[in-house]
Amino acid sequence: MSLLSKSRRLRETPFTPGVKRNGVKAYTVYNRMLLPTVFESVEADYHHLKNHVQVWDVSCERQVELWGPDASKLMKRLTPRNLDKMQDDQCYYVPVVDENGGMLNDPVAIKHSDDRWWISIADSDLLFWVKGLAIGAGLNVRVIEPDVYPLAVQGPKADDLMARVFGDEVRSIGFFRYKWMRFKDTKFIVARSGYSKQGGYEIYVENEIYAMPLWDALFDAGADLNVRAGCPNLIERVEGGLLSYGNDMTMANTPLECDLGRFCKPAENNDFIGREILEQEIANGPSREVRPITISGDAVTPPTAPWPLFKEGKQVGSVTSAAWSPDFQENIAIGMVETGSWDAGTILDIDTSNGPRQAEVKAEFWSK
Ligand code: THG
Repeated sequence: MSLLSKSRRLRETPFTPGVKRNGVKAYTVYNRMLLPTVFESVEADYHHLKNHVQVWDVSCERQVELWGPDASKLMKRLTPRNLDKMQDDQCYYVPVVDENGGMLNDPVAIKHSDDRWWISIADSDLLFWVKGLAIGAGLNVRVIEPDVYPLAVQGPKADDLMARVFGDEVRSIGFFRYKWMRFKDTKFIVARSGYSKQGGYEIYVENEIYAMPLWDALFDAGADLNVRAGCPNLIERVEGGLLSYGNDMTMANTPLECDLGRFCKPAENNDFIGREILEQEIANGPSREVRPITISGDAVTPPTAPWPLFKEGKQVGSVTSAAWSPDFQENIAIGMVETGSWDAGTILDIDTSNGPRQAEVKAEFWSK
């Protein structure tokens, strides 16, 4: 057991007092900010998330704001996704790639209007890349990290809890759409999105003075719904195949390798960085791809470094996230597997931190 030394550069969030009061047991560091990882236990948090409703401090999903006449032009340079039909109330999951087609981040883009966007980033310093591109290309756009702190409300009772705090109108928000909803004397973007497959919302809390009042309002309104503080849950996200940047993929992986090919449209968006290389990869197919995998035997300890996968003694991939699933009663995992070894039903050998096991490539993640 070791402790993290705190300082100005390891940021708390405006919800940290609530997180502490609700008994947080462990944090990770994400975008140089605290992200809770455990409240009761990973397994107890998992069951609660799948049956009730949780409030998550995901302030570490920092926003990169593009504001100015060239905001959309810059946005289209960043991602192979076609943004042409995106409405002013939509959020898109967008791969962001470099000149080699490597994944720099896998954020959610929130479109305010043609001249204003937020990019809700995963754990990499995307702000620097975006500022550099804007300045290098002489674009008329301001790029900053605004005073915005996402709070997620996730779980099967999320609609009921949110309706009590924001009114029944939240129920009409479509998947990956948002509405501006009133809270006290302000308004927040409330989107139907979030890093779980249990349904729910994300509230983009603007101005930290509203953070704890909103936290308290949700807990006051949800006592009889068994509301608890929670956080992205390892087991639940592996069941759902939700990728974690820096764990399941890095700059060394292309979006096709990450099974995000459906978001790569070089024929429709001809202006993004990495276009030539992604066009080639679409023509030839990726040489490895993310796959759902099971691991034999009793519960494994989740990996802190990739576990190599072997076929006849030769490495053909690795597992990057794994956990015992109580609902599926087996070890479930996310891995990256080479072509030729990635067909469903393929049996591989794996070196886990609990010793050698057998791994099987599956057809689909456990909950979609
Ligand atoms: N919400 C917001 N910002 C974020 C995350 C989030 N930033 C960091 C991180 N999470 C970015 N990564 C992801 C990964 C998956 C999803 C969202 C962000 C996700 N995927 C859905 C899925 O795979 O089923 C939907 C994808 C789609 O079809 O559009 O939700 O969670 N604000």
